[in-house]
Amino acid sequence: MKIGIIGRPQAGKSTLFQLLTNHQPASGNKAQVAVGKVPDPRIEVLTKIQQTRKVTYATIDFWDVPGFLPGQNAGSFLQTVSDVDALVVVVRAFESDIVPSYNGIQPYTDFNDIQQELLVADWSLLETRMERIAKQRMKNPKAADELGILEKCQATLEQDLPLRQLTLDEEEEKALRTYDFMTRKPLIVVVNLDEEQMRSDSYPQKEELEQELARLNLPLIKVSAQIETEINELDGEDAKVFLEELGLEDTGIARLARTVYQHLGLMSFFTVGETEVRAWTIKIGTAAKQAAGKIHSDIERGFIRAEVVAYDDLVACGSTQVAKEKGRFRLEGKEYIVQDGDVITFRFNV
Ligand SMILES: Nc1nc2c(ncn2[C@@H]2O[C@H](COP(=O)(O)OP(=O)(O)O)[C@@H](O)[C@H]2O)c(=O)[nH]1
Ligand SMILES: [Mg+2]
Repeated sequence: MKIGIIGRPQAGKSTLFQLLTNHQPASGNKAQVAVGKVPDPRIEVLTKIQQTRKVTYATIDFWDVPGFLPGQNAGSFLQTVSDVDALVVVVRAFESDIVPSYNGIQPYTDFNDIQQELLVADWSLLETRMERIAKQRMKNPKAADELGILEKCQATLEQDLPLRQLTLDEEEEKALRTYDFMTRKPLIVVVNLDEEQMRSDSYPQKEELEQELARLNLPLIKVSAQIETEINELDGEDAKVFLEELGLEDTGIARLARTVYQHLGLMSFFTVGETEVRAWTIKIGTAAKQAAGKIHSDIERGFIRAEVVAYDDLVACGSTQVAKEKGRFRLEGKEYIVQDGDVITFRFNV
């Protein structure tokens, strides 16, 4: 899975990128990609139970995209993110070291500029497609259907609404997937606060930003990239105290990863072997056989059954041995819909 981090220059994108990936951001104006692990405290618990040393977290590829300035570099910015699965828009609320390219601290306006740019990009993509299809209408029997879907898109964009807002049936959804519309991509907004704003829960344009995101049904996450960077250097206990003092349950990175998962309809299952505990990412609603394919296509092809224990059951038992003795493992067939936190052993033959 690929996620693009976008926003104005100096919003804190690279700082966030570094937090998410532990990767040094590139200087200059080049997009950069690195892998971030998805924090999941359940993995640590499983590792203790199983006494394994090797741990593999689920991962996400993050793109640190060069800053966007309205009316200046939309082309390169859009190209970089045309194939990501989701967008994280970082808007700046912290007030220190204001740079000349900022006309004041205005996170709502900054979000809106990007939103408008994405809408314009989709509008022009839509026009091109509609013209092309209108020409094919005589020859291509499917063109009329497609034109119908595009007209729905047009009506949505005309109301200044992102295409995400458009409810489509499965067929239409499929037809649209090939287009790479920008405003169809899931989007999450991160507002980057300083410590004082975090404590007081107030910052410029807060109300406008919250209202707009509520209207668009988009999640908003409050983060302080700088504090997070400091917390990142503390050990577990100190970090916890620091977070509590700020009234936060968890690091911004963990909250961001969770929101990404929720918003994209993703979940994790685990495999727990003698040498390795590992998290795997699948879409909610995935059947056991397809989930097996995440691990290896041979396991999917030769699928016999899945031996499943729920995470909570396994933890309550304290070990896989006890869970087995107590009959907590279930045998499930290929149609079984995998649940979040399932610990699975796949049986297969090749
Ligand atoms: N005070 C404060 N400064 C920050 C915060 N996040 C980033 N910065 C600083 O703002 C500047 C720009 O951050 P950077 O991540 O490079 O922004 P980018 O241009 O969006 O990639 C750097 O000097 C960061 O150290 C924050 O939460 N609070
Ligand atoms: Mg940067």
